[in-house]
Amino acid sequence: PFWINWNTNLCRYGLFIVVLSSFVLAVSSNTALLVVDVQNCFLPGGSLAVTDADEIIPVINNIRRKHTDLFTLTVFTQDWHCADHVSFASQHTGHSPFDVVILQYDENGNLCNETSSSTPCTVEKSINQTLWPDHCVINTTGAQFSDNIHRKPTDIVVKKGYHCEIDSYSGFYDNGGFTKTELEAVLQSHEIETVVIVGLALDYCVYFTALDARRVGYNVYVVVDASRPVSPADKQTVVTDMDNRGIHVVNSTELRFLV
Ligand code: VGL
Ligand code: ZN
Repeated sequence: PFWINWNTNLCRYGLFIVVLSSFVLAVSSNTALLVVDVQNCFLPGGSLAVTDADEIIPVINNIRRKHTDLFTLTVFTQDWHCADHVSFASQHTGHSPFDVVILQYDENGNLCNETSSSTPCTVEKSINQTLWPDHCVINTTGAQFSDNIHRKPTDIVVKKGYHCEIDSYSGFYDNGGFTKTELEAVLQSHEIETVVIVGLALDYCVYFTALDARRVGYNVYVVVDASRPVSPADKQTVVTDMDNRGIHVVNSTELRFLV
C-alpha cells in the first residue's frame, strides 16, 4: 500500500536532511572577531605607545566592513588596570619600565612578595614580570578604546588585568592561570568554534590570547597586518611559535578564503 512507500520516503528524506544539516554545520562553524586592546594607552601619544599602532585601525575597520557575514560576534578586550597595578614599574622601587622582576604567588594566586612575614606564604608559582609604564588605568582616557575604531552596539567588551596583584596578557586567563575572564563563556554562548584575532600587541596580548584560544580548542587565526609588536625584534619569534602551535598566521587579504 501507498503508506509503506511514503514511510520509506520519509525516512530517506529525514536521513538526507540530517546528513545535509550536519554537513552545513560542520562547514559553517561560528566565527568571532577578537579585537585586542585597541586603546589610547597603546596608540601613538599613549603611555605605552606601540610603534605604528595607529596603522592597524583602518585595517581592522576594513575587515569588519568587508566580512560582515563572516563574524557571528565581535569581542573587544580592554586592558583595565588598578592605579597601583603590580605590572607598573612605578610600584617597584629602584626599577624602570621594561625591567623584569620575579613575582611569587601562592596556590590561590595571592602575591607572596607583599605578604608580611607573620603570615606564611607558600610559593606555588614564580612569574617573570616585565615592568611597564603606568598604562590603561581604570576609567582614564588611556584605557578608552580609540575613537577611530568602528564599534557596534552589539559588540561585547571583555575587561582583563583588573586584579591589582597579577598581570593578564591573554583575554582568557591571567598570567598565572589563577582567574578567568568572561571571554570563554561569551564565546561558548554564541557557539563559536573559530576566532580571528587582531589588535595590540602582537608579542604580548595578541600572542597570549591566541595561545590560550588554541589550548582551549578553538580554530585560531591571527591577522598580522592588523597587529603590531611592542618589540619588533621579537616579531618573527612569536610568529614562528604560533605557527608551530597550529595557529594560522595570516594577512587580512587571506580572510576571504575563510568564509
Ligand atoms: C599589553 C603590555 C602590558 C598588550 C598590555 O596589550 O599587549 N602589553 N599590558
Ligand atoms: Zn597592561
